[in-house]
This record gives sequence, C-alpha cells and structure tokens, in this order.
Amino acid sequence: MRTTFLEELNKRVLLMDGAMGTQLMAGGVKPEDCFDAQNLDRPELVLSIHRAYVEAGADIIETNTFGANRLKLADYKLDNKVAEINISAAKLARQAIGSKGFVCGSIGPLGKMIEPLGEITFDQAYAAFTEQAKALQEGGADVVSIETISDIQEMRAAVIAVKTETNLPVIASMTYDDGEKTVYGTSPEVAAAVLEALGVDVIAANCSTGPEGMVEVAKRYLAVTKLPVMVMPNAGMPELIDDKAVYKMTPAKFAGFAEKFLKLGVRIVGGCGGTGPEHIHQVSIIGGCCGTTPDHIKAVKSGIKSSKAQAGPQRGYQNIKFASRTRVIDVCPGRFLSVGERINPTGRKAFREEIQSGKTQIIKTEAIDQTKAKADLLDVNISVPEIQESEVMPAAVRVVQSFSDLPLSIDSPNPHALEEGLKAFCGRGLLNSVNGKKDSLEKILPLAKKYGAAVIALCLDEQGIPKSAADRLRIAEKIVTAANDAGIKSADIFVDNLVMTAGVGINDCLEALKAIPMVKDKLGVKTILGISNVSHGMPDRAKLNALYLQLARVYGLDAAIIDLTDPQIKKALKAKPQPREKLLNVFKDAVSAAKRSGRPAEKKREVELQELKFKSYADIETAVIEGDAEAVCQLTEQALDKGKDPQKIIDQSLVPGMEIVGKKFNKKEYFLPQVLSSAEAMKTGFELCKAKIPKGKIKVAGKVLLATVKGDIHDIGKNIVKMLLENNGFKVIDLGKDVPPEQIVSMAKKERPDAIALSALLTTTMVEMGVVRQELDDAGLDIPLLVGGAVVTKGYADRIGANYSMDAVGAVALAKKIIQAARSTGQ
Ligand code: THG
Repeated sequence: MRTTFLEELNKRVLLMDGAMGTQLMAGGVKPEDCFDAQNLDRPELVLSIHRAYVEAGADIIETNTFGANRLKLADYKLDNKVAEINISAAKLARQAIGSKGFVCGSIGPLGKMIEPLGEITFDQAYAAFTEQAKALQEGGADVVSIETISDIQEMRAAVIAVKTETNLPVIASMTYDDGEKTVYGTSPEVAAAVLEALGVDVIAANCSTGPEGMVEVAKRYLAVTKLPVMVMPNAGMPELIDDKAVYKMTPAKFAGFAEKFLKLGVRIVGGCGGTGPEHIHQVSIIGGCCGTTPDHIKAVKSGIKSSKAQAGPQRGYQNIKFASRTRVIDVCPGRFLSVGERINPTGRKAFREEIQSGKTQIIKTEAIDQTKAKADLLDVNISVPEIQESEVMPAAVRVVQSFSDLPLSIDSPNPHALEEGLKAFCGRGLLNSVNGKKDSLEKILPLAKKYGAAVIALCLDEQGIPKSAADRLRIAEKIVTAANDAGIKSADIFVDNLVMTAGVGINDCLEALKAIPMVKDKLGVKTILGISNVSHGMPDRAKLNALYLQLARVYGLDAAIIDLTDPQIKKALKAKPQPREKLLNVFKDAVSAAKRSGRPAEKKREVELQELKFKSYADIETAVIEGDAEAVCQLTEQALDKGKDPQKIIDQSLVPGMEIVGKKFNKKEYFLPQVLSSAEAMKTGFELCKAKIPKGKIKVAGKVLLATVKGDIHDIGKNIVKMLLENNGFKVIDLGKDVPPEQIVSMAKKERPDAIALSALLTTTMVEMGVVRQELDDAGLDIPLLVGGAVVTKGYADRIGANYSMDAVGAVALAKKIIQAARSTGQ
C-alpha cells in the first residue's frame, strides 16, 4: 500500500511546489481573470504547470484553489461552482503527480474579516472552509494547506472546519508581516500553541517578505513545537523592471536559503526542566510561494537530496500551554496557575443587572484589574437568570479579549454557551467545565476536543457532590477515561475536587484536599479548585480563602480560581510552604472562630461600577485609545448634554485619541485588532457629535477618492483605510474594487477630491497605479495620489509620482499631511 502523507513526512524532508499565479499568467491568464476558474476553463494549462513542478522534483503538488471559496468566488459570480472547481483542481494535481507524491489542497483566506473585526461570523467562515475542504477531499487531495493567513481567528475557523468535517491532515500556514508577528499581533509561539492544541499536523509559514525573514520564524517554531515545520517563502520582494513587478531572486540564491533552512536544527529537550528525551527538530517541508518557478524548485531539490536533514518522527515532551491572540502562558512543571474569578455575577447585584441590560462596563473593569493583578487566565462566567447565555457569553468574551491579553477560561453549565464562548475566544483556552454526569460527558467533551481547549473535570455526578476523597477519585477516573476516549490527553485535564463551604462542616473541605495527590498520582492529570467556595456564607472570607489556598498548595494543587485583586490571596500565593499539620490546625481554628463569631456573611467590597463621568476632553480621548465604544458613547453624550461644542469634542478628544492609536500602531504596541476597535469607538463619538453640528458646518478633513485598481479584487486593505479615513473626519468616495482608470478619472473630474488613494495587492495589478497617474495627468488633473498595498514599495510610488504609505494608519496621516500642505499653498 502507498504510504500516507504523514507516514512519508516521518521519513524524509519533502519538497512542495512553487507559485501558481505567475505561471498561469505566463500562460496568458489575465490578472482580472479568476485563477481558480482556470481548473475548468483551461485545465490543460493548469495541468502543464503541475507537470513542470513534478518534473522539477516536487513531492507535493498544490491545487490551484487558493481563492476557491464561496466568498471569493462570489466576486466572479462563481459561488455556485465551489465544489466543481475544487474537485477538478484536485484531479488535475493528481493527474500530474500520480502515485509518486501527494496532492495538497490549497485553501487561502476568505478575503473578509471575521467579527468583531469584520462582518462575517465564525460560523460563516467555518461553513465556507468546510465546503471547500470537502470538495478537495472528494477530488482526492491527500492533505490540505490553509495558507497565507494572518488572523489566528480565521485560521482557527479553517482548522476546526477541516478537522471536524473531513479526514484530511492539515498544514496550517501563517504569514508573518515582519518575520516576527502577523499584522494582527500573533507571534510564531502563539500560533504554535493555538494550532498544536487544535491538532494540526504541520505548522508553517509562507509568503511574506522572502526567505531571509522566514529563517527566524522557522527557528522559533522549531524551538516551541513538536509539530513538523514547513516553510514556503517568496522569491524575495518584487522589484519594478520595465513597469513590471518581478521577483528577482534567482533559483540558485533561493536554493541557498533552502540549504540554510535544512541546516536549522533546534535541540529539543523534554520539558522546562530538561528531563525528557532529546532530539534535533528540523524543517520537514520546503516549498516556494510568490515568484518561485519550477527552476527554483529544481534548485532546491538537489539541496534536499544532499542534505542530512531528517524530518524524523516528532518527539519531545510539551508543556501544557494557554494562549490569547498575542500571548502564551507556558505552564512549566511546577508553575502554579492563577485563574481570576472576578468576572462572575454571583452575589453581585450591580453586575447581574448590568449583564441583564446588556452592558459590559463591570466586565471590562474586572478584566483590566485582574490582568494588572497578574492573573494567568481569566475565568468568564456570566450566568444570571433571564438572559440568553449563548449570546451573552461570546459578547463577554469579546469584551474581555479587547481589554486583556490573557487566555480565558469559559465557565458555564450550558453547552451551547460554552461552544459560543470557545468560538469567540481567539486563542487556546480552558473549558470550565465537564462533570461526571452522562449528559455532560457526551455534550461537553467533544467541545473541548473540537476547539482545542484544556478542560476542567468537576468531581460530581448524578449522585451529586461526593463525600469522600475516594469517591472523588472514582468520578475523576470516569471523566478522564471518557475524555481520553474523546481524544483529550490527560495532560490537558485539570481535575477539580470541588470544595464547598466550610460553613456546613470542614470534613468535605479536607476530603477535597486529600483527593488532590490521589487523582494526580493515579490519573496523571493536573488539579484545580474554586477556592472562594470554601468561605461562602461566612465572615472573614478573605482570610479563610487565603488559608485554604495555602493548604491546597501543600497538597499539590496545580491551579486555582481565585480573587487576585485580594491582598490576602496575593500574600498567600507568595507564602513559603508550611508543614501540612500546622496549616491544617490554623485553618480549622479559623473556621471555628468564624462560625463562633456568628456574624452574617459581611458583604465584600462591592466593586460597583464607578459611574462614568465626563470631566475633561481627555476622558473621551482615553476611551478612544482603549477602544471602549461604550465609554466613548456615554462620555460624549454627557459632554454634549453639558453643552460642550461638538466640533471641540471631535478636535480635542476623538481625533487626538486616534492619533495616539496610530503612534502605538507604529511602535507595534498596537496591532490591527486594537486599531479597529479604537476606530469603532471613535466613530461612535463622531456620529453623536455630527448629529449636533448643523449640516454644511461639519468640518471635513478632506475628500478622498478611494479604489482598488483594475484587475484586483482584494479590498480588505482598502476597506480598512476607508474606515480609518472616515473616522478621522474625511469624506470618502469609495469606488470599490477592480476599478478601471477611466472611472477613477471621470469621478475625479466630477468630485474634485483633495486626494486619490489606490490599493493593490498583486504585483500584476500594482502597475495599474501608474496607468491611473498617467491618465490623471493627461486629463490635466493635478490631484495628489496615495498608493499602498502588500507589494507596493516607496520606490515604486516615487517612480510613478505618488505618495506611499506602508499601512492604513500611515495612509490617514499621509492624507492629512498632503491635504494640509495643499491647502497652505492655496491650492
Ligand atoms: N470550580 C470551577 N469553577 C468555578 C468554581 C469552582 N467557577 C465559579 C466558582 N466556583 C469560582 N468563582 C467564584 C467567583 C466568585 C465567588 C466565589 C467563587 C464569590 N463571590 C462573592 C459572593 O458570591 O458573595 C461576591 C464577591 C464580590 O462581591 O465582589 O464568592 O469551584 N471549576
């Protein structure tokens, strides 16, 4: 029998093919044509390109389906052909390589952002990826590569879809902007933690600036994951030659880099303590992205043949890891994990009411305070009566995510709410919790598996909470067995022996402690406790909580759900371990004293929502910087009620706030997600102010004509620029995508904008920018031109007499500068 892709990957380094788009164009396909449709329209051309790569020595041929998803095909009115195109594409690739190698189905980005950054929902993304992957499988693909993705949330939707809906192995390939992070702020370490937990088979990097920058990414992957690693760089950055963008890196130079990749070897020693087995982790697959040709692949082939690199079976002990979009929490052996408990409405009237009325200020405050208090994870529990928990949970998760960079623990008894929370959280989190009841095991374990979450196993079942340590162990064992059967590793399970209030007697609290070493030894799991339960209904709660926490740690507790903003808890976390007997006695005495005191449970400082009060313009500015739309809205309304001048609010709060956001973006303190939520917040305030300014009196920063050039249908970048311009007070005339130069010129004549801004993603369409400049000049329109997009460079902009910006934030600043300059010279 033929070896499978994964078996072969364990034996040797594999060679992936090179670029498809440039080859198609060499065969006469035009930039504005649908590349994916060529599988149906010109199958012989696609086949001949595949064959050239097979002859060059590629082991894996990628299908010509990078944009063959429902959302992108809709741009060509081909969304009814998703299945047909993908099936045909897989068959063409197979026809070329036969049984000598493997067919890899290519799955590119959807071209639209996922909520809350964009309009499409996780479920829509999941459906689009599912549809494409199923068709690729049906066409006979051996594996799929989800590639050129910069948003880890989009990658999650794609990986979860392919893993859940097909049997295909998955290569997950991210694009790092500068060799370090994606534009969304995700590092190779974060990607590795999230994707490994989701069960991807290969982790990869592709596209970006070229092989140089990718060496660093490969090294960092190799150091933090046991997954096979693939690299697929561009042939450098495109340069402009005779008005054509060309990738100039020669096959020999490209092969030189490939050799460098093959020589990378990172020594992996088990665990943080370095006790596990040791092996050298090396790159497993090399291929080429934009600008590479069969000659590049051929040049790499000889390098692979002579190299000593060995992909080899992947080994090595891995710590359990949690991650948010931008941060990894690596749980080294011995590291105690603190989970912040305060996003929880139990016993808090104001919080409950806020949730019921759909507001999120307390959630935000608690997220910020606990992050400052150095929690490792934040528990999110919004269970209150009379709400639709499956809708409120994802909303709460999004709020917490935008004010904290910590991974989350999604806490609910409701499976539907858990699932929606796990979808919304774009990282690797903790599912809180599954218990020993049949229904819970059946519904909740598959969720942990599907969304790659670690899981808390709560020791209770149909009989309720067990009395003894032995019964706790029995239930824990049942859950762990079921979890293992569902594909969840014991290392990803935190058993919660469930402590209840000491108010009804301390025997139960002690049994929960005793069970800690028992479940750890017998089941090889970690343990966790919701510490504050122990003091429910009692006076002097903080003291009891702190003592019980210390005690539980002496018994070997690995993690706790606690109030990190409490000084006594903080102190207990730092306290040196004390003899068990001594602590036990102190705890018992404290419980008796508390009971004797007979006072009713004193109310803990109810952290009421401090009413937001507009005091100065700086308050609104801060809310814009924080991306807090709710606060901007409230404060702006108050300011307007107080009779503040709306134009002043715009000029002194909203605009300066956004300018600081721009600076933070440039310093890489902020990434795209933060910029977009600040822009959204600013817009909220802007709309309120605008409504108060008489029509015609509204000061516009300038009028900008915006378009993605002819032949190019990539409009994410353009849409971000549009949003930022509008939120900065510009009037934007958006001509959309694939806009012919004539249309730009005639609109410019009619509207006389202060500037024209053009976007292009492709090297092939970028040259249209020069055409537009020429036609504007021919028409005698001396309007400043701004250009930007993935492959556009300052050099190119200079050559065509345009102004260049690296990114959307820069584009706004540039537009302001140009328009001010023009106005001051009286134009
Ligand atoms: N195990 C697991 N998850 C859990 C628990 C557990 N999640 C919820 C809970 N128990 C842990 N979290 C809390 C959060 C708050 C309180 C106790 C446990 C609490 N709140 C105060 C009250 O109810 O009076 C209110 C505090 C305030 O007013 O500020 O005590 O055991 N897996």
